[in-house]
Amino acid sequence: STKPSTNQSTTEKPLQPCQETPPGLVGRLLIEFSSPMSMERVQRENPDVRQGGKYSPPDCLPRQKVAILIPFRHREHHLKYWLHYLHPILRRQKVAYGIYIINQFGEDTFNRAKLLNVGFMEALKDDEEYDCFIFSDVDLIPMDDRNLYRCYEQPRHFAVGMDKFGFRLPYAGYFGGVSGLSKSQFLKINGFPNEYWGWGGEDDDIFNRLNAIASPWTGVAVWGHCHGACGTLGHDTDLGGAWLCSSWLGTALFNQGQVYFARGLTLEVSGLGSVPPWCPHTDPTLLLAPSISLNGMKVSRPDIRIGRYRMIKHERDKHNEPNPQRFTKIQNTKMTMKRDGISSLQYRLVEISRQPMYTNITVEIGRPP
Ligand code: UD2
Ligand code: MN
Repeated sequence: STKPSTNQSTTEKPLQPCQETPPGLVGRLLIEFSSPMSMERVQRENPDVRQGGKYSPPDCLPRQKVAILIPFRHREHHLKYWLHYLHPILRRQKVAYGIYIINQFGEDTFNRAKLLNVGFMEALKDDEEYDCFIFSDVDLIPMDDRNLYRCYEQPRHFAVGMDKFGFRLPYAGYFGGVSGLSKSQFLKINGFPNEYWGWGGEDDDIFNRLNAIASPWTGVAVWGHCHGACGTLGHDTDLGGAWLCSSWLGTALFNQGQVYFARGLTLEVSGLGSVPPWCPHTDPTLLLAPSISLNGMKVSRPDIRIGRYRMIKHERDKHNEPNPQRFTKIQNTKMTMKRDGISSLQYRLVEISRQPMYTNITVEIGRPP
């Protein structure tokens, strides 16, 4: 070598893990869709994003690698706004991420959940280190950067308060809009259904899958009985003869001294001696012994004040008509999920193209039978 070594100190500090709560967040954001947006502007304002829409924080070691998957067809206008708002937010959230647009080829009926299954497979082919998958509509922008796009101990539902629903959950089991599962959570439920063609139902099917696996709390029940507005006690043959206590808020299963709470997301039980707050009419002897173990799945959500979203207003797209089968299909998730999912996924890759702000994956996924 002919180059003299410089005397500059090269004592590079090893990167520290990124902080649990990123320090540079700003909180509530102003989101609007009236000013015009261009891809050039998005690129100009996000010079640190690498080809294919990838980013990793330069100043700390990110705890997770997140693939963000967006089901897509003919929504270029929305995509510009999504990228414009999300890249800076994700950067502040100090996470390593890649953006994948899963573009349905052709004009057959749209299939959101199947596209997301394809996204899962293709993102892992692109980078096997992804351990977290976030599934987002292209028209949904978070209004608060404290809504952290990462995976959690339990499957995450991010879009809890949408403007179009008056910033509230439309129903307790709502799982639409934006959600996130770790790789192992996703595989536990055999991914998403492939058989929901057209609009609606697929998000409820995913929610049902999480519940079918779920026993968010298991413990020893000291009791009981359930009455009044909170439902009735009955015998549920489908669940192997367990006792079922159902209410509009949740379902508790009693089986040989064990209690399982399915639909756990609205239930909070704080242990021995407390009355479950979700059911004021429940016999107060419905108690859990302290041996509660967390081994199932329970949807986790951000605070309603933080999980606010704006949806870009739009008409229903062509070839995404409401699916008339959705109501009967979501009754059968427990049976269909074993055969219909990531294990049965078939598709034909048309093209992968790396754009500056995202990776585009165009795919042929067939059409309804
Ligand atoms: C609701 C849910 C959504 C999904 C859908 C039913 C909200 C905010 N979102 O969305 O998560 O459960 O109902 O399927 O409640 N798309 C295209 N091109 C198309 C059609 C759809 O790109 O031609 C994509 C796009 O990412 C869009 C998403 O699919 O945001 C959902 O479709 P939508 O926006 O038409 O349905 P919406 O708003 O009722
Ligand atoms: Mn929408």
